[in-house]
Amino acid sequence: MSERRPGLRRRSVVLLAVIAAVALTASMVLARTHVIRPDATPAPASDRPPLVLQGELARRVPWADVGTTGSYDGREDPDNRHEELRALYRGEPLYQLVGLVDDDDPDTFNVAEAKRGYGIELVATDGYTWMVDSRTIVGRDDWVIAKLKDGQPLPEWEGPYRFVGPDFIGFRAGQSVRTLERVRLLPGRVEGQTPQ
Ligand SMILES: [Ca+2]
Repeated sequence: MSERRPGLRRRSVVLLAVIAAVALTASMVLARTHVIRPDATPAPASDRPPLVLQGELARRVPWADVGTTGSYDGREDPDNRHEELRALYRGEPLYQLVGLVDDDDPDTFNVAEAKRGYGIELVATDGYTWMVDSRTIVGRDDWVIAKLKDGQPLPEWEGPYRFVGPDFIGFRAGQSVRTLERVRLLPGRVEGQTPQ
């Protein structure tokens, strides 16, 4: 009996090692298959509310009227560390949309006022907000409020609008505001987190 016990113990150790290896492999396979892949299906037209702009003036820009002259290519941006942003976004430069409500002239962007500085609050449908300093958006054609992703309306989890662009500090996801619904100009409020 005393000679059989070490043999049993060895077999048990081998068996446990095999079970552990199988369990580890299975968990790795599960982990790989459970990576969350955001649904890329474009949101239906009924889920595309207007973009709300609030400043000196107020505007509700219908989805169809938001421009597509600006673009951001997350596939080419070396600072982009977010898989979901590896796409070609198209939309309207932020400064152009701000120009619609930044003073009493909706046809032009007031550069002098922007250089003096005010806060541009980007508000998402879940209440998340991000503040941009007006002084940083002058001349930035590539900081865009996007409505198209690889040629399609933004998917529901991401749209209808998303603030995207290069040269955000460290490219934290927070700077790229998804499910954006409102842009508010706040005179005198330039402090806070701001892309440079
Ligand atoms: Ca204006």
